[in-house]
Amino acid sequence: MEKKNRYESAEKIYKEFGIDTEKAMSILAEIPVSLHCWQGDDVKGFDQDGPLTGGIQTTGNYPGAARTYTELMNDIEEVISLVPGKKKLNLHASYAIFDGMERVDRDRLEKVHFKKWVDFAKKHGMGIDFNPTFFSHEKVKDGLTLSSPDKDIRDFWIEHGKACIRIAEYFADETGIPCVMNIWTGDGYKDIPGDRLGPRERYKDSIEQIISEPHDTTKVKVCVESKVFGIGVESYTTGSGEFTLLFAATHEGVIPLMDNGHYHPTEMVSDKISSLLLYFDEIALHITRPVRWDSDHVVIFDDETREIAKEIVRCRNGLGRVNIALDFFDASINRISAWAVGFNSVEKALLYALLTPHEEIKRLQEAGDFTRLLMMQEEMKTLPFGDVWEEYLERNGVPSGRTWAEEIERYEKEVLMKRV
Ligand code: RNT
Ligand code: ZN
Repeated sequence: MEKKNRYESAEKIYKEFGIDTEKAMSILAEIPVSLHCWQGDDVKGFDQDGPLTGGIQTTGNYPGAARTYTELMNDIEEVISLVPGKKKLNLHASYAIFDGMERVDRDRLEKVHFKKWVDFAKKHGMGIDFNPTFFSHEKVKDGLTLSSPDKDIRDFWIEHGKACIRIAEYFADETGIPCVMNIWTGDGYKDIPGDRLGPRERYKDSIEQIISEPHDTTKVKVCVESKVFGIGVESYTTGSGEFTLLFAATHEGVIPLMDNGHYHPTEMVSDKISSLLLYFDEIALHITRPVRWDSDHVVIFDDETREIAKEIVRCRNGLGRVNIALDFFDASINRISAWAVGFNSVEKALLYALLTPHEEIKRLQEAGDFTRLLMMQEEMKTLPFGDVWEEYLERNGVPSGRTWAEEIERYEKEVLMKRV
């Protein structure tokens, strides 16, 4: 069957379930998904040469990682040319650009160090999200930053956080799009601590000092991201789930951020979204794929990603209240493909969620008709979703995933493999 005919036939089939494929595609095109810059260079950044610390790890040694901002920007442009939908650019402070300027430490970062990123984002009509970088730095002392017992260390990182708030506001002013600024640290202990409260008291105080930096909360959306454990930080994490959730709940203008790699493997972020949306105007997500631990594998179109997307779509006005970002880093495969597959998996999951008859399945649940509820949810899985997806790609002027391989191989051969 011709491609167009396949879409028209799919449109009819979905209509039988009361689903408007046209509406789904037009809503999807407006949902921003934040594309993380750190997939391109294995979370190295440009401001230091040390190892990746903070309890996170990139594994693999596939050639072609970006080494400079120009290479990273080129790679991001290549990804953008392959994937549909509205994007934001997600930066870390460690990606500051010092070109022709004096290098400064992270507590001294200024807007000017991100001007080139602003130009890049504007060129592509993207907003920018931001992250202070509390890892891979000599001032991480005994694995601690904002919760360190050493006041000088805390102060350095507090100044870093404040500098990032100013830069985040600059991003919002320049792009006209609010900046989600996420605070995550790997602070914690490898072994059983002798004091759990002290570091958390200090963490609370430090984040309070950071957010005391004057800022417009409609422009800078400060988030706090929790974690359960990291590599070498197995026994205690200062910014635990309870800590961050309660911090956000008790501090005006602070948003909780859930990364679905940061919970016990049987705990599902998809189940947490509704509770958070009951209490917060906005929440934020890092979508990743944990395999047995916070391994940050490339996001795929799997059950949990779809379930997260369904919750975003069906929770009262979830769209617009959930800030969606990607967070994974795989160095074992072509990094452009990792980015593109991960980004598209989230787009696919959102499209799948928009093509789900939420009213009907909710009605079945409320009527206690669990037999039909199960049958209906299973039935949806084999509707011609792929035909709508292909149509969406075409309308967005990006190639079908079926032809990606050649383009990615061309870019690999002509660009990535020359980086030696
Ligand atoms: C680490 C957190 C954090 C980082 C990025 C690079 O476990 O998920 O969000 O991955 O900030
Ligand atoms: Zn994360």
